[in-house]
Amino acid sequence: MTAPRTVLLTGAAGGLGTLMRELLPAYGYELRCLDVRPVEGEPDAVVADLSDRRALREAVRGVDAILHLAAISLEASFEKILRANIEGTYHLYEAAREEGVKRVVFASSNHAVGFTPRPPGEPPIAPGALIPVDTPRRPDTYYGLSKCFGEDLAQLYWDQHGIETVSVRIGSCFRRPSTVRMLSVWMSPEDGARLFHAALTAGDVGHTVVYGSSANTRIWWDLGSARALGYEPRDDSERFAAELIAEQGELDEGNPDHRCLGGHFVTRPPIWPH
Ligand code: NAI
Ligand code: 15L
Repeated sequence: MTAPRTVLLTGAAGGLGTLMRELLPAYGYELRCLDVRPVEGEPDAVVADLSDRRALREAVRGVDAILHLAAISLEASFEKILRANIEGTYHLYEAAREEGVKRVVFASSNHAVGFTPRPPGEPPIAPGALIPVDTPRRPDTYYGLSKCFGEDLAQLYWDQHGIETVSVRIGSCFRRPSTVRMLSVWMSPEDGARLFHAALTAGDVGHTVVYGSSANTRIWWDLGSARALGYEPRDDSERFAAELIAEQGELDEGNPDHRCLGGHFVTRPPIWPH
């Protein structure tokens, strides 16, 4: 496919959306922003809910690709998750179909596989023991379940309508990791931009699922499918390890919050505040 230039960025007012508004223009993208909240510094942003089909159609009209970040990004009641993440993602794919947009990058999450036990043993984990991308899905929350739905929806729209998607199971994308678990799942914002750029431009992706993290020394999962898109991570959370471990201690197999990829989402998920 031709490299996309104009990209609709949903969830542009959020944490990751803000980071990508800073980083992605350097790759040559022109971003059209959408969020249910006003987007600071973006007076032309579309302020609309994902349930507003008319606004979505206008927003996707003429774009080359969509980077779909808008969502309730933590746990919430099933009804709220249903409306924003499940129905909202469906409405966006319908708008893409109606307007002929052929590439979506979907912000999935590690919480789609959050109940998967982390690989045993001391880091670094041997390559053959890393969690593969085709591990059975084990969502840890309704939130994680909505990401499983998004991945399946992406597969359906590829098979039925020829819309290509890269579903990125993002670990933790923040400026720096703040927990010992995040040393394993952290994706630096700069690597996030590299991965989204690869996902937007790689040819013939059909529907591809990848994990989204940096090349962390303590990584738990296999980045093979991300690298196959041309993603070359440059960061490693290890530079934060000594400080975080001194503060919080090593991960403890006896602690249920430490046993699974999803961390404390499996026992006491953080609740969406709105
Ligand atoms: P965030 O909560 O900071 O941003 C999400 C944005 O989506 C918010 O600005 C919110 O207003 C918007 N939004 C929510 N419901 C909406 C609706 N119905 N219509 C329109 N806009 C709506 O979340 P963050 O951290 O920026 O995450 C972005 C995406 O990446 C989310 O889909 C999240 O699930 C996913 N993700 C993020 C991770 C991270 O480490 N930041 C990890 C794994 C996945
Ligand atoms: C997510 O999916 C959340 O959106 C984000 O806020 C983090 O909690 C992240 O996962 C994580 O697992 O650290």
